[in-house]
Amino acid sequence: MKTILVTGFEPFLDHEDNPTRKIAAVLDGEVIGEYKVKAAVLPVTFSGAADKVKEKIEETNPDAVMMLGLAAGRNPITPERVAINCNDGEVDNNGVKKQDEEIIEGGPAAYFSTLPIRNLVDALTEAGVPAAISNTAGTYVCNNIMYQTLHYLKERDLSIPAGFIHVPASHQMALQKHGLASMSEEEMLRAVRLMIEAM
Ligand code: PCA
Repeated sequence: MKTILVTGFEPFLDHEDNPTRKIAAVLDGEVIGEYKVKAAVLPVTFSGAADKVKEKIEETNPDAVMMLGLAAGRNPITPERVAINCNDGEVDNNGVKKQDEEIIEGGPAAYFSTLPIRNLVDALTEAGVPAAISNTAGTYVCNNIMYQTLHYLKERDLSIPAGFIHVPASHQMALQKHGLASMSEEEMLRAVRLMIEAM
């Protein structure tokens, strides 16, 4: 049986929750399609998140890596196409703020996802879950871990599929913030299971 490392994040900024934390917790240990899930929840920090992914890769020796994060305000599930070599954005959970900084000094400008992003979107769309490829993962911690993970795998010649997928806010979060686009936690769980099956 293959192993897939699935990561979620803790809450950050003024978000009371992060649906990806629960998705990771629920899926940990599940067998989905060809994969057994090993899950981890990451801190939303420029300095610690990517190190934890690398640690988990070393610990679990996965055949695929699917990193998940919240994109509050987005409506569909969005597999990211690309991560860029840039840290810039709001403060992280350590109170650290980055601006116009390279993630890896002199590193490649960008890395493309090696997840089958078109297949993932098609599988979700066929199952009735709103989904679309996103062409920007932003420049905050999600982009950071996608970039660093793909860089780490490349440097080690590990050609396993890896990439990042943003999910919308949950309905619970939308109840606190009027007008926030949302999806139910059950639907997001179903979506992640469908994507793992489609891998
Ligand atoms: N979303 C943030 C960081 C943590 C998360 O869940 C992002 O999109 O960068």
